Amino acid sequence: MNNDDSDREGDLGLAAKTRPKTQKPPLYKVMLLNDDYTPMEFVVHVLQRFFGVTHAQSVEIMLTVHKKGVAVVGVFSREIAETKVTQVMDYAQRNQHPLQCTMEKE
Ligand code: TYC
Repeated sequence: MNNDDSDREGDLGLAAKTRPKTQKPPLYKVMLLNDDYTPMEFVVHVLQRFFGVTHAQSVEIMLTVHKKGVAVVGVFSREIAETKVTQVMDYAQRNQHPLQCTMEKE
């Protein structure tokens, strides 16, 4: 979306540039990391369970992580991203898999 003042020219004229910039909350990428031990089926299940993707999308993401080492699973507000990371890490730990999930500011 256009967030500069150019869209207000009709209202205020070219000289009036007084509107403060609107602050958008930062977004965070949630990423899954590859490891040698977590079963592929478990990762596919995790992606469907916590990220609401289809089985086909889940297989695709899992294979990207498996081949490239990391993939972005989704982009969320800080609070939602933190919840996803915690949910995945807790679930992996409870099932005794070393799966790692992290977040990073976009
Ligand atoms: N590399 C794992 C294996 O071969 C599968 C895997 C995929 C693990 C993605 C983690 O985030 C991951 N069993």
